[in-house]
Amino acid sequence: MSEDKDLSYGEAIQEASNSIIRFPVIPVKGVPLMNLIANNFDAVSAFCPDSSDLLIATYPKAGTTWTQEIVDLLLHNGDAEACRRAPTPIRSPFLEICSPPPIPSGLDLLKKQAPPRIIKTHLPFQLVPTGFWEKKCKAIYIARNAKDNMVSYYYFDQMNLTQPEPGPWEGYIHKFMRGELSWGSWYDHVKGYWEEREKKNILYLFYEDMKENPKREVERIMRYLDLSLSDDVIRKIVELTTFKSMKENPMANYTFIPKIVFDQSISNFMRKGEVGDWKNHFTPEQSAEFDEDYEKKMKHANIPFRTEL
Ligand code: PPS
Repeated sequence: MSEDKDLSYGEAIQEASNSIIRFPVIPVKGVPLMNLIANNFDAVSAFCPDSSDLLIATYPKAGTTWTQEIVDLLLHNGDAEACRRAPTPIRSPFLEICSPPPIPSGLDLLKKQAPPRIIKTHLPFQLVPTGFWEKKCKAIYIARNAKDNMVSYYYFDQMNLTQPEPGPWEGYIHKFMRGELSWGSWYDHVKGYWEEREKKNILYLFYEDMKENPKREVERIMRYLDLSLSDDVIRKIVELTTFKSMKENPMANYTFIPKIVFDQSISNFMRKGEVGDWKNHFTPEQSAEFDEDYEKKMKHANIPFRTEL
C-alpha cells in the first residue's frame, strides 16, 4: 500500500513486523489514544470529508464491523460478490488509525478513495473532525451495553498485539470504569453521541436491537440512507450479516490481518456475537460494584440500554 510498492494490507503489516508493539496510549484532550494516533492527531482533526461520506462511529467492540458490512451491502443492493472485493478496513477505512509504515494509515486509504466513502471511527463525539458536521454528513452510531462491550474489549485487547496489555480481568473492570482504555470512557462516548443525535442527524442504533430483530434494524439503516431495496434483498443482507456468515467471510472476519497483529489463536475477532455473555465473566460482587458506579455515571442519560434479551 506504499506509494512505490503495491503491497496488500496483510503484506504491509508483515513488512512492518519489527515495529509492531503494544503501543502505549497518550491523552488527546483527556482521551487516551494509541500514541501513533495521538502524534498524528492534527492531521486527523483537519480531515475534510465530502458531504456524501458516511461516518460509522462506535466505542470499540460495539458492532462496528457488523454495521460496516450491512452498509456496504445496502449500498451494493445486496451484491455479496461486490462486497467481497476487499477486506473491511479497505472498503471502509478507519479514520484515525495510524500504524508503522508501510502500513497505510486511515487517512492514506481515504485519500485514495473517491467519495462517497464509508468511514469508521472510534473517536468520541468531541474529537470527530468538525468537517463531518459542517458538511452535514450522515453518521450512524452503534452502542452496546457496557458489560458486554467490556467483555468483548477484554478479549480483543488480548489478541490485538498493538493494544495495551489488558492485564487480569478484575483490574480491567476498573480500568474500564475509570475510562483508561484506548478511546477513553465508554460512558462519555455513548452519552456524547446520544446528546448530539438530533442536532446532528445521527442514527443511533443499539447492538442488542440488531440481535433482536436484524431485519428491522437493516431497514432502519436503509431508510436513513435514503435507499429503497426489495424485501428479498433485505432478507439476503440479513442472511449475509449473521454472526455465522460474517465469521466465515474472509473479507469480514479479520483473518486478513497477520497473527503478529491479530492473534486469533488467543481469541477470534468474531468471538461470540451475543447479548448477555457478561454473565459468564462478572462475579455477583463485580456486577454489583459495576452497577452502582454505572448508576452514578448514567443516571441522567436515559439511554435505553439492555443487558439481556
Ligand atoms: S472493532 O474492532 O471495534 O471494530 O470491533 P467491532 O466490530 O465493533 O466489534 C466486534 C464485536 O462484534 C461482534 N460481531 C457481531 N455480532 C453479531 N453479529 C454479527 N454479524 C457480528 N459481527 C461482529 C464480534 O463478534 C465482537 O463481539 P464479541 O462479543 O467479542 O463476540
